[in-house]
Amino acid sequence: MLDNLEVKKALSSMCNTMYNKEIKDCNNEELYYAILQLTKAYSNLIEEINGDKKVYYVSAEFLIGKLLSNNLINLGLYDKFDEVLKSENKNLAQIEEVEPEPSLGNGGLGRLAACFLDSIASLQLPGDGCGLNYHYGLFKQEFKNNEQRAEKNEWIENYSWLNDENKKYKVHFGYGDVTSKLYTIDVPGYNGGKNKLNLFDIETVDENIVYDGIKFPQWDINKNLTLFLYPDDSTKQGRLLRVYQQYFMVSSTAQMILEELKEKNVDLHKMNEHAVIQINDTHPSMIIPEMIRLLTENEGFSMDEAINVVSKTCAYTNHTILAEALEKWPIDFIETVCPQLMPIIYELDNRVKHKYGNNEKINIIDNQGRIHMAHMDIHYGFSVNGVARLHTDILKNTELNEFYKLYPEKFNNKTNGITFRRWLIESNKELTKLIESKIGSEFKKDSTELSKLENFIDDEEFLNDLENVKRIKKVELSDYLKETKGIDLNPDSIYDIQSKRLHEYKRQQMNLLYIINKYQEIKNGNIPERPLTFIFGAKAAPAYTTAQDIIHAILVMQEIIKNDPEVSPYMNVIMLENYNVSLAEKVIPACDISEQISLASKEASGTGNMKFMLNGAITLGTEDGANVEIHELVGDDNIYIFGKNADEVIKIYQDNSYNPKDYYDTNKDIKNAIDFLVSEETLSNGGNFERLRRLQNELIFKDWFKTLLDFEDYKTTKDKAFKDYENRLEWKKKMVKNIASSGYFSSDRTINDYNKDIWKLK
Ligand code: 26Q
Repeated sequence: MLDNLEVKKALSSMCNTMYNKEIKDCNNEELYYAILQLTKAYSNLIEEINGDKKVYYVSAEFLIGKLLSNNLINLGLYDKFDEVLKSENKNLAQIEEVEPEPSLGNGGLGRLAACFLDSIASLQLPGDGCGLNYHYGLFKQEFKNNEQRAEKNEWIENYSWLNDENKKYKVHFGYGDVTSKLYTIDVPGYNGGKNKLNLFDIETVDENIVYDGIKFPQWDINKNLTLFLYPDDSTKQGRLLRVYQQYFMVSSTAQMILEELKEKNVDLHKMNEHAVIQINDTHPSMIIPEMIRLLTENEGFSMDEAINVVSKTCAYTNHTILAEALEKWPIDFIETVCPQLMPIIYELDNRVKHKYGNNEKINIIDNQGRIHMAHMDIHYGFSVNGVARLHTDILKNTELNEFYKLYPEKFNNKTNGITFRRWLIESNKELTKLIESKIGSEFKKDSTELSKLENFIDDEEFLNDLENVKRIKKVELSDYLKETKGIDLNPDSIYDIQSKRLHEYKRQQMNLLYIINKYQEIKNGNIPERPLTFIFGAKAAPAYTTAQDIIHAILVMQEIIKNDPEVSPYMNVIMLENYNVSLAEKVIPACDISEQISLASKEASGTGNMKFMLNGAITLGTEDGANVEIHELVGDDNIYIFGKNADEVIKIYQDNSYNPKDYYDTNKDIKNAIDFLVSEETLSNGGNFERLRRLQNELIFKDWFKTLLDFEDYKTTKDKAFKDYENRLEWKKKMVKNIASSGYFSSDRTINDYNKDIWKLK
C-alpha cells in the first residue's frame, strides 16, 4: 500500500499536470479534481471481484451521494490524503464540499441500493449495480415564499466519477431504435477488490431542452429519456416517460448480462448458475419478459426453456405496502413503448390463468387491461422478499397472501441495513474514534462487535466522552447552518429531527401539530425545561399537493416562532433546504431524538431510523417497519414507542371505523392546533390561505393516515422523552445501548443474508 510520501508525490504531480501548480497554490476546487482523478487512477489498479456466479442488482435508483470520502476510505487512502493535505495547510473536509452530489434516487429505496453496492464489494462478492445515468438526478429543493421550488441538480462535470466504457446497445422502442451507451462508476470494497455500477444513457439526450426549473417537453424521448429521475413516488404524471426509462434500463441490462455470460462461455440454459438478477421493486420488472424475448428471439430457446431459466434467475424485492405505489401499466403503454414485449406478457399471463384459473388477485393482466408488475415478478421469479420482519409478515398474511398460499417457499425476509462505512466511519469520525478507543477497530469489519460497548455502560468517563461527541456534532451542524444559511441553532437545546421524504403516511403533519401545540403551551406560560429545536428535512414530489401544503405549514411555523420573542428562546423550528445524502451526513450525527412516526403498517422498513440509532439518537416511533426490530434489540427503556400497532391499524381500515372529526371535536389540543393552521398568526406570517385551509380540511375530514388517532399518545410520549433527557446519566446510557445494539443493522449483515438465502454466490 501507498505511504504518505507516495501520496504526496502523486498529488503533487497531478496538480502539476492539471494546473501547472504546487499543491499549496491550488484552491479547493482544483484539489478536488486532482484527488478525484488520482482516486480513479488508484481504483483502476484494483482487481475486479470475480467468481463463478454474479449478482446484478437492477434498480431505477442508486442514491450514491458524494463519493470522494467513501472511495478514499474503502481504498484505505483517506487518512493518508488527510495528513498530506494538512501538511500543506489544506483541509480535506473542505475540499469534499466542492464535490457535487449525484442524487440518483428519491429516498430509501435508492439509498438502500447504494449501501448494498458498498457491502457487496466490501464482502468481496461479485455483484454490479445496473441503472440509469440521470443527468440531473432528483431535483434540487429551494424555498421561496414559504414554498418548495424544484430546480435542476447538475452533477456531471468535465471531471466526474463516470467512466465511458465505449459500449453500446440497441434498444427498440415502438417509434424506432435508440442507442444505449454504457457508463460505469467503480465501487471499491473496504477489503480490496471492486465491482461496478453500470449506468445506461441515451446518446441523443439534450440538456438544453430543460426550462423553468425542471420542465421539459415530455414527448421528445430521444432528448429527454435520461435527463431526470422521475421525482415522484405518488402521482400519475409522466408515467409514459417512466415506462420508456424502465424499458431502456432493462433492455440494456439484459443485453449486457447476456454479453458477459457469453464472454464467460456460459451455457445460457444454465444462466441461473452464473447470474442472479435482483429486481429492486417493480421498476425493473420488465427485465423478465425482455430476457425471455432475447433468449427466444436470438438464442434459439423455446418459450418453455426461456421461461424456465429466467424464472430461476430473477428475484424480487418489495419495498412498499401502499397499493398506489404498486405499478400497474396499461397494455397500451407497453404497446407504445415496447410492443415486442406484449406477446411475451400475454404468454406469461395465459400460463397463469391456465394454471390457476381467472383470479383477479393473482392475474398478471387484470380485467381492466392493466399489467401488474409485482404479480409477474412473483409468478416468474424464485424469491420474493420484504425489507423488515413486520413488512414481510404483512406481505405474507395480508397484501400478498394469495401468492403466499401458492408459493410459500418463495417468500423470505431481509431486514434492511446501512453501510457503517458511510454512516459512522465517514460521517462521525469523532464517534468512530471514541468507539475504537474502547473496543478496538474490529467493529469496522464486523459490526456485531459494537455490542462490546455495553461493557462500558457504567463507565462515567466514557459516558461523558460520548456526550461530548454529541455536543461536537451539534455545534458542527449549528456552525454549518449559520455559515451556509444564516440559521441560528442553540447546541444546548434538544435536537429533535425528522428527516426523510415528505409523505402523509410518514406523518410530518403529526410532528407539526405537536409543534403548534407546544407553541400554544409556551404562549400560555408553560415553558419547557430546556429549549427545543425541531428540525425537518424533506423533499416532496412536485405534484403531491398535500405534501407541498405540509412543507408550507412547517415553513410558516418556522417564521412565526422566529418572529415571536416570547417563544423563540424556548423553541425553534428549522425546515432544512434540499435534504440530501450530504446533508444527512451532517444532520444525523447531531440528533438527540429520532422521529420515526409513520402510521403502523405503512413504512416498509425505514433506514434513517438505523442511521440515527447508530449515531446515538434515541428513537421516538411507532411499532412500524424496522422500528419493531430496533425496539426488540434495545428494550422498552431505550426507545419511545407510541400509537396503535399494525394489527390495530389494519383492523381500523377494514372496519372503516375511523373518523378524524371525532378527535377534532373532543380533544382540545388537537382542535386548537388544527384551528391555528388558519389564523391571524399564520396568515400574517406568510401563510397561504388556500394551502392552509386545504390542509386543515384534509386533517379534519380525511386524514387517511390517521394522524389524529395517534396524536395524544404521541404528545404524551414525546413530552416524556424531553423530560427524561434531563436525567443526563440515564440518557447517556440509553445512547450507549442504542449504539451497542445497532450492529444488526449493518448492510453487511443484510447482504450476507441475501447471499445465503437468495444469491448463493460463494
Ligand atoms: C412508482 C410508480 C410510478 C412512479 C414512481 C414510483 C415509485 C418511485 C419510488 C415508487 C416507489 C419509490 C420509492 C420507494 C421507497 O423509497 N421505498 C422505501 O424503501 C426503503 C428501502 O427498502 C424502505 O426502508 C422504506 O420504508 C420504503 O418506503
